[in-house]
Amino acid sequence: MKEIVKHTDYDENQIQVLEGLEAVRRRPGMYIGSTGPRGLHHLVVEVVDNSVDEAMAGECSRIAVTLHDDHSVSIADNGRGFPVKIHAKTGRPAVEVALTVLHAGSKFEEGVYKVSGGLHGVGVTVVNALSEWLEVWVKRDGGEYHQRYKKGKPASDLKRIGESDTTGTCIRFKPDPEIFEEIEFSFDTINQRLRELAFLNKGLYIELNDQLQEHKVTYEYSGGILHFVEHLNRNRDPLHKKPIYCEGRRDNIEVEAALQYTDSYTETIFSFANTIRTTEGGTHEAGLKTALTRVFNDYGRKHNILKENQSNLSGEDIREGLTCVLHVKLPDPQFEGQTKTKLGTTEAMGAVNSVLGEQLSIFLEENPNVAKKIVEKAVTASRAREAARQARELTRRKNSLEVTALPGKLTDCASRDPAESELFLVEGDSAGGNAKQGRDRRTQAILPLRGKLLNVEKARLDRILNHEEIRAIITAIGTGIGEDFDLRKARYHKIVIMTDADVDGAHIRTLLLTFFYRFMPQLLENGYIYIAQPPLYMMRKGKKSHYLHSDMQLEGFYKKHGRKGWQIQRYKGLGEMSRDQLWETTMDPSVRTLLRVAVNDAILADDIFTVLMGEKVEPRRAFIQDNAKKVRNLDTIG
Ligand code: 0RA
Repeated sequence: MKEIVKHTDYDENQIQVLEGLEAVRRRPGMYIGSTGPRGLHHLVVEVVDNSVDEAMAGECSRIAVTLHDDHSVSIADNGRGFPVKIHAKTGRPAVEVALTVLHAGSKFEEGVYKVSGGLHGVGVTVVNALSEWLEVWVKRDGGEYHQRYKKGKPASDLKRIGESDTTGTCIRFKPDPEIFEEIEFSFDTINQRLRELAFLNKGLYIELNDQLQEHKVTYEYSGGILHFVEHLNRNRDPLHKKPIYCEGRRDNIEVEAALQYTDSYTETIFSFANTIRTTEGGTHEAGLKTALTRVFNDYGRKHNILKENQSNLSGEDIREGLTCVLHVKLPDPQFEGQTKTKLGTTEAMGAVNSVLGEQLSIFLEENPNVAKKIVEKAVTASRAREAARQARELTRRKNSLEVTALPGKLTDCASRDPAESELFLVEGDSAGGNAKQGRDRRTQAILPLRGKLLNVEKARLDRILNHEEIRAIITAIGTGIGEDFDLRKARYHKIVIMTDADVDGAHIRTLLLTFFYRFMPQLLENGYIYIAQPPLYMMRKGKKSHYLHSDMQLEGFYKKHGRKGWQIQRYKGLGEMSRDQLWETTMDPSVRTLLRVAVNDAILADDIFTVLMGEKVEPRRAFIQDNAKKVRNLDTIG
């Protein structure tokens, strides 16, 4: 066991404990990111991660999470159990030290795979410090032990409360309402992470109980990430029945990947290091891409699918239609990047490259029909990409002075400062016309979109880039797309989607969001994309008028003002509003509400866009029926 605290003197220890707790409670954001919903859910993740560490060490096969009706949550596992022996240096039980001394908890063992890095790994001490109360039960060494804490401080001594011939840990806590803005846990948020963990830890049984809703879900995937890929592709059409599965170990790095090609044109790679999602990629993803490109080119040459006079297939061509989950496990992973979600450990590149290179080649030799299909698809992709390159040249804006390159339909704003400039993408010419007249000419640009937008989920890049409306959007925004994307060239820092509040409007909005998600995701990640909120109703009585944005607001309005004497007008489209009304209700920055679109969860977003825009009709119908009531939320989820 590593030395935990420097001082042997008990009083000094206690002082250190209190100072640690105070620091966490004074600046919780430093430890868990925020005191909003994200930070709140981080507490659960933190405790679950401890159990997952046990599972990764091969010592735990079950985890049960319960949302209790008193707003507390418990996480129980059948791992080895928190050590309870008296810790020599402090004279306190090890479990108490782990829960009260900052940075003590995670240092128990060296050289095993742990969930740590990024925001993770702050330890259960932080959870304890930010909880109104926390209780721990430990079963080990033949007994069951219990201890209770308040705001991070022991409220009882660790007591042996009974006998036990099994082992495990259960931690139950209630987040402190003095710290958190809200203390209600979201079933969906926790559910998503738990399912992901079940996929990433083959054979691990995880259950989530919701006492409030009397609802329970359980996960156990014997196929691990292979099932993950099947799950991601469940609404796509695969080119081969079973995902390709590779597994191996190099220099103490465990590599696991599952790949399946579909007939779609998108590339979906989800990578993880020690179960942490690496959104920004990193060395392991680089190793994957290198291996794919090499193996498929070699195969194509060897079997004469790629002719001598043809040039090599590019990585992008080879990844078209690929769905892949990559998971590496390594001791002490290094995380880099803006959001600390990029794996930096150099050795991971070689390890992935080597394991995948070897096993993919074997798979291709053993499955020539699948291999042929994939290489031929890549050859087609390569031809389409050549055509796209030419189309793209036309859409790329070389410098900001090149006004002539802007689309004819764009009514630009006068300002050349992107930070204050807004681009409104408006459904229909008539609403576009009103918006043009009603806008603030200095800062607001208008691009009317006519007719149906192309569904980018079903089309290849060259067709997308030849589509007039899409070309106009790309040129107006100025950043370029895909690999050419450059955020610094954005001509507007707000891009506002303004569509009618009806089914067609929702469709156009989803098409636009899908387009941004697939080709300009950085705009979403940086919060540049917004949705205008035009009113649904105008209420009028004599000279008084009020605008209302939802049926809920209408109900509230009737409760407050009564129904009598109010004339109600329901807007079916933006075109029914005058230019002044459009300005007053939807465009004027001093009164309008804009919905900022966030992609909180790329996996969920990928799912939603595939379901809504993909080839298969049945899942789409099911999704829309299931979510009929939630459709307004789609923008914030997706
Ligand atoms: C330190 C050492 C050992 C296990 C744990 C901590 C442990 C912590 C948590 C927290 C939740 N569940 C947990 N399960 C285990 C290993 C001690 C040994 O060698 O037996």
